[in-house]
Amino acid sequence: PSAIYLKDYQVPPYLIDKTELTFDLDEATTVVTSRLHMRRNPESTQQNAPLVLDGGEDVKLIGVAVGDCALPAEAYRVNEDKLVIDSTPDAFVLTCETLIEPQNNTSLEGLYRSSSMFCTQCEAEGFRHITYYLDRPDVMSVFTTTIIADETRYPVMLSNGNEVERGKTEEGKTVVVWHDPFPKPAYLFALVAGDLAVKEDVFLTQSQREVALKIFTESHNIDKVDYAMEALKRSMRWDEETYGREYDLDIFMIVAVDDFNMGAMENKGLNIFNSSCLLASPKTTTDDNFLRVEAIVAHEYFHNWSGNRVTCRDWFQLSLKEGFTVFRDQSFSADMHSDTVKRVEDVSFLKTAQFAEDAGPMAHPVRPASFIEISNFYTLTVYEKGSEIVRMIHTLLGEEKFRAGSDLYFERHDGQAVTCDDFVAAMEDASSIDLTQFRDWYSQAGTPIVTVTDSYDESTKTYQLTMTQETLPTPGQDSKVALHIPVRMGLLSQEGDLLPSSLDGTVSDEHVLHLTDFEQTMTFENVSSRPVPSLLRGFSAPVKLRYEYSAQDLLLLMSSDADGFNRWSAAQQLAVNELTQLINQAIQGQALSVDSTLVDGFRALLNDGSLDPAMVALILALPSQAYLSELANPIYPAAIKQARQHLKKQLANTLSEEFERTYHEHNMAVDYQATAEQIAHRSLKNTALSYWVETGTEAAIAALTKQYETADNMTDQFSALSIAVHGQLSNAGDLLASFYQQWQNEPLVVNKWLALSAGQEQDNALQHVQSLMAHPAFDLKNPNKVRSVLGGFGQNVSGFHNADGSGYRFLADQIILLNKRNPQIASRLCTPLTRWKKLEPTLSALMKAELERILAEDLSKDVYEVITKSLN
Ligand code: DPP
Ligand code: ZN
Repeated sequence: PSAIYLKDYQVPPYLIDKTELTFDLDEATTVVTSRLHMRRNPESTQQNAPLVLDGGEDVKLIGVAVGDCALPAEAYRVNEDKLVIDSTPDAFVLTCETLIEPQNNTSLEGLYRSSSMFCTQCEAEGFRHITYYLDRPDVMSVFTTTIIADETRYPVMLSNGNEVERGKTEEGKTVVVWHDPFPKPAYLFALVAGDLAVKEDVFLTQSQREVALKIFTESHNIDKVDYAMEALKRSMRWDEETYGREYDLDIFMIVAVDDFNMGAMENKGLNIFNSSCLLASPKTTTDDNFLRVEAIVAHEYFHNWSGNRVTCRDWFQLSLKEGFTVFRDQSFSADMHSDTVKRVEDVSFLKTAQFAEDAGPMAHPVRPASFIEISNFYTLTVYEKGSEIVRMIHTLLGEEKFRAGSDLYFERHDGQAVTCDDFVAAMEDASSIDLTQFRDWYSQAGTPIVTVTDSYDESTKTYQLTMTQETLPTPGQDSKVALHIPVRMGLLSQEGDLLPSSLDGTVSDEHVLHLTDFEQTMTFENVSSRPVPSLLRGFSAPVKLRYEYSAQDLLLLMSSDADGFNRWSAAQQLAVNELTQLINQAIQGQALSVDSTLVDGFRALLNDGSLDPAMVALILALPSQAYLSELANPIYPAAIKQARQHLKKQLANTLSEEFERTYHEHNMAVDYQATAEQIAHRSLKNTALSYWVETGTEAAIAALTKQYETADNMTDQFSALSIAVHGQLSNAGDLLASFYQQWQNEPLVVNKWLALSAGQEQDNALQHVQSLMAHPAFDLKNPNKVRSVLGGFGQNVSGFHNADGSGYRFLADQIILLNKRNPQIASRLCTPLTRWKKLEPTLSALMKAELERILAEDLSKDVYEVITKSLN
């Protein structure tokens, strides 16, 4: 397999104005007939180029015609996955008949079967597994889709746009025709056929048009779509109010399917969702999952403008739509719930997972310069760091100019396939703010390290901050430029009061500093006393901040900073400092001893009744094993686990009364709702419980058991279960068994059970995971189940990081097994193995050996790219 490069981009030599597709759906084979209204692209420099259409090895060509003439065999060639026609008129209709086998499609790209239905997934390059086409996002076409099927088995037949015709064939099959008036690339094509139930609603747009809303599921799930429907209506309203974007078709449909590689897909007018990202009910869905459903419904809906009306020129520009749309969905969730809580959750995820990616062998710029397989670039960097870039533009421009920029972007590029540069240019043109240097964020990989030192001069009342930036080399990028980094900050007095200061003549409590050089000094005037700086408020840039805060400084920021995000951030830093010491003690085999600062901070927090319980819960949650691993070099997984457990127990024993009281105070009998307020109380209650049971007292265990048995919602029931499992309580096994008994007929709940069971730390963890894969609840064809078991196992320190390497070998075996069946999933499973260079030497060598063993197999492009880059 070889790489393709952004620098080689050329406009398509042909265009397809209209695409007419006919699907004769059948379980054994489906016949696809396409009529493509094509012409040479006047903008192409390759006016004599042959017509080269993309296809797949799974597409069997039956016949091809140009105009009315069937092409003789010598007039075309099928080369591996391309159909090449050497000579064509300037404008013509190309007719292709192809045969595909959806029931044998295990990759879940193109047209495939999920339970009893037919469905599609075409992003990024799935359409070529349906028929030969110019499968690239800058070829936009108006689609008309005819579906022919047996109506008794497939009463619901859907595609993009509006249903325009319905009839019967001579053999009595049903024919339904859909027409989508908006030109779109093939990756936004969708088709669904099945025996589905529907929930209907109506949305009245700001210009008073009625839009029919329909959510389809298999009939046993239709009682779980009310929340998604309400979330959809909130999203539609929010996009009108916040971005002035109105929906454009008369109908908007969502379909839930069980077997899906991604979370969901924004196909024009017909979103297809992984059922785990759509279905929700209080009894079966946790608070986190409710919020996730809302965020993903919003995300896919927002793509209608940021992605569909304005799409990507090529796949190197993926972040154009994904980074911007993640920013939009994050802002939406923040508006629906709590701004600070949402920011803390998003940043914590970024710092844990995206920073790790950016420091590993797969590190790449937000706009990659090359790839072997585009599916490997649906990454945290493209999505989450891409969103941070848009957020920085928002910070640099301010609310109003940012809106002017987005208005200009949508107006200027409606109906076009464009680039990240076009997005930045619109922001620049609408605001007159120069973003020349800022653009380097798109092309430079790696996380900048910003180091800050300071000094205060009592006699002149001046305060100086010196900031440096450094980005370490990443694969293929040895030297790095200085980026434009916005640092939002303020100063606090030693008493915790706001300390206004003057910077370049502006007096304020808060400033945005522009770090644009490798080293820069900022001088603040009229600073009345020696300050404590609150830096990078709201995490104003995706960087690693280094400043030598004393423990006292951190306690002060934690209790007094005006910025809620930085209060959390200070507490995290305090906990990281404490844990780092403990981890070092554990590595050296010393006795672990906990310092009192964090304990004092937590005590104050638990005794302050005025705080948002959600924030208290976030602060009390110790930095995760994954985040501590990202910070460590090298990583000693067992030492990290031991340190966390030790600290948790110490905090629990010292503050047991506080945790017990907090548990009871927030344990309220209410009718379940997924509102920010209720979620906040449940999250603090369950966090308190997780500490309280660490004391091992009978009262705590009894409270947990009672909560498990009497909970009327999944959040409380599953929290109790997880605490029992992760706290290694003696009743954990019984509770797990009873949980499965109770929920065995609810696949999404069973998936949670699989993940938790696979993550259970125990001596024979590996055998246990192997037995889960043999369990009737497991299914290798279902990506959610694979992710649950193998994802859960990846968190299992004693199992996965077993000193004999058996955990790594097991994961490698599963990757080899899935490599051909479902390359996308197999490639995702490689992630934990890509970290081998950072592990302590013994584990590192064992992991590397497994990568080499995988490489010896006949690999899909997806797995090949990740493994070779990891071994480089
Ligand atoms: N459906 C995926 C997403 O929305 C890919 N576009 O991110
Ligand atoms: Zn997206």
